Amino acid sequence: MAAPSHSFVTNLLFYPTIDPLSIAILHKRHTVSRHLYQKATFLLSVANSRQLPSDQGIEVAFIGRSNTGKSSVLNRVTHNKQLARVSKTPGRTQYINLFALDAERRLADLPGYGYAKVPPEMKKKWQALLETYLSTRNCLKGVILVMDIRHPLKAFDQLMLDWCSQYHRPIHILLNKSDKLSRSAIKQTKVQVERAIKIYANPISLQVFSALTTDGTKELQDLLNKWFCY
Ligand SMILES: Nc1nc2c(ncn2[C@@H]2O[C@H](COP(=O)(O)OP(=O)(O)O)[C@@H](O)[C@H]2O)c(=O)[nH]1
Ligand SMILES: [Mg+2]
Repeated sequence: MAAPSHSFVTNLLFYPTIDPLSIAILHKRHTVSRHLYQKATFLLSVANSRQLPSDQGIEVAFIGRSNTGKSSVLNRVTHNKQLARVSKTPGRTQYINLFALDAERRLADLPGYGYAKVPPEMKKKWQALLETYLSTRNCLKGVILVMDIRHPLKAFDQLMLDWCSQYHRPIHILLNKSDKLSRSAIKQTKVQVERAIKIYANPISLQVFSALTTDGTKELQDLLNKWFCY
């Protein structure tokens, strides 16, 4: 049986025979990485790529169609309910929002859309900003692409996959809102998405997530630690 490795406490419950040194290391590791993301503070919002902070250190970007739960995921990762505004009104985010973790590491909240009522002119502007960011940002280590597990691989997601492949950006897909589906439906969707992403040449990984139940948080945090060299 796989351990639901969400926390230091569940690690201890699942590995009762673990030696004291390993317990200390587990505790330190959990505390250390939690601290990095908890330190996230809003840096700035940019409407065009010229306003971006200097291209140094490491950035990890989050992107997703509106209402897939991107803000909720960011809040979950940073253990901060206020960080990225969780909104029931879709399509409001038009800027790249940057959050500093420390002097060298940043999270970037990229604009997403997904509703027909967004005017085409605005879509064009967003796409230009996004494509410039994805194609030119040297410090961008990877992209977390958030999808609603009930509606994966929409046109916007395909566009992001195409661009990231074109610009050799690693992608990690979060199939969010897993709490909305049965276990068998989750498995089925995962297989379907895994099959669809095989055509891309850039590194792509995939996981199931729920910002509501915290399912998948440890897996995501491990990936972020790797990308941030933390
Ligand atoms: N059931 C469920 N609802 C979620 C989850 N993540 C986000 N939501 C809800 O989905 C809606 C949109 O979330 P938000 O984070 O604002 O999405 P964003 O537009 O992609 O930033 C809100 O009502 C959230 O409470 C999840 O994992 N499970
Ligand atoms: Mg949002």
